[in-house]
Amino acid sequence: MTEMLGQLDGIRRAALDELAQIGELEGLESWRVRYLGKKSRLTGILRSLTDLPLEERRPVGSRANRVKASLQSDFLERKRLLEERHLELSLAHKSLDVTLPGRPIPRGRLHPVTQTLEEICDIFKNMGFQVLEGPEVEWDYYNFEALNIPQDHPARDMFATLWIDSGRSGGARLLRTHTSPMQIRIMETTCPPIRAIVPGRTYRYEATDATHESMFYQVEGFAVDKGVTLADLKGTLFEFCSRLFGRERRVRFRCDYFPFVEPGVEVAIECLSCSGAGCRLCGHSGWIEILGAGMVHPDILRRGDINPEVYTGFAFGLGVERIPMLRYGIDDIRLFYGNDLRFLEQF
Ligand code: FA5
Repeated sequence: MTEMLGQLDGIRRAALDELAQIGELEGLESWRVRYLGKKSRLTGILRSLTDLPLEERRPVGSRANRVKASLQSDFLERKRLLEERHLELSLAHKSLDVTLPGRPIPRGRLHPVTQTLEEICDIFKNMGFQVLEGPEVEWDYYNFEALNIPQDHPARDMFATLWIDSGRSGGARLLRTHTSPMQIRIMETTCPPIRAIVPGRTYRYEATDATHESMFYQVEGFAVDKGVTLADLKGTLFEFCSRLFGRERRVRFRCDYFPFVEPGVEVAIECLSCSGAGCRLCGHSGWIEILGAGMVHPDILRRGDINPEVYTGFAFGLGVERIPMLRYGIDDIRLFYGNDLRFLEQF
C-alpha cells in the first residue's frame, strides 16, 4: 500500500513539474492526455482499485481521487493563465488603424414641443419680454378665484379640472388648467412696467381627440404699463404670428369671452394643412385657434395692487402643440406624447 501511495505522490510531483514548464496552449492537451487521460498511470491505478484488499482500497482510492481532482484544477488554472497571456500578446502585436471610421453614436434631440417653446420664447425675448415659470400644482385662488372665476361660476366648466384635494384644511389645490394664474403671482412680486411670458405644462380633465390632450403646454403673455391698449395686443400678436408662420399666413382676430379680460379675443391661424379649405385637423372650419387673449380686467389689476386708473395691460394664453401641428401638418396632437421614435426622429 505504501508503495502505491508513493507512486501517486510521484505522479503528482512529475505532473506539476511538467505543467509548470508548459509555455504554450498547444502543449497543454498532450499533458492532459498523459496525466489524466484513459491510458494514464493515474487512471490505471483507479481502475485497479478493485484488485486491492479491502483495507488498502479506501486509503489508496481516496488519495488517487484527491490527486486526480487537484491535477484537474491545476490544469484549468494553467489553461486560464496561458489564454490570458496569449490574448495580451496578440493585442500588443496588433497595430491601431487610425483611419478606421468611428462607430456612429446615436444622438438625441430636443422634443418638437421643446423646440417650439424655445422658438416662441426667443421671439418674445426679442420683443422685450422676460421669461418666468410658475407652479404646476396651483391653489384654487390663483387658478380661479383671483381671475374672476369664483366657486359655482359657469366659466369653471371651460376649464375641466384635475383636483388634488378639496381644500378642507385651507384652500383647495389642483393641477393648473392654464398658465393665467401667473398673472396674479407676477403682480404680487413685480411693479409695472411688466412684460413677461410664462411657458409651462397645463392639465385638463378632458377626453382626448386630434386637437385636445389632457396635458399640454401653454405660454402666457402678460404686459402692464401706462397707456397699453388693444392695439398693442393686436400688434404684438400679429408680429408674433408673422415671425412664426411667415408674413403671408392669414391670422383671424375675433371676440371671445374670458372672465379675467375685458374685452376678450381669440386668435386663429389659417389651417396650414388644408390652406383654409377645411380638413380633420381644423374641424373643417379652415382655422385653428391658437390662443385666447384680451385686456387685463381692472379687478385683476386691483387684486395685484395695481391701480387700473393709472395702468392698463394685456394678456394672452397660447396653446403650444398646435403650432408644430400647423407648421408640419401633424393631424393628431396625441402623436407628441405617444413616445414613438419613428415620429419624434423626424424633428
Ligand atoms: C385659456 O386657457 C386662457 N387662460 C387663455 C387666456 C390667457 C385668455 C390670457 C385671455 C388672457 P383656452 O382654454 O382657450 O384659454 O386655452 C388657450 C389655448 O390653449 C387654446 O387656444 C388652445 O390652443 C390650447 N388648448 C386648450 N385646451 C387644450 C387641450 N385640451 N389640448 C391642447 N391645447 C389646448
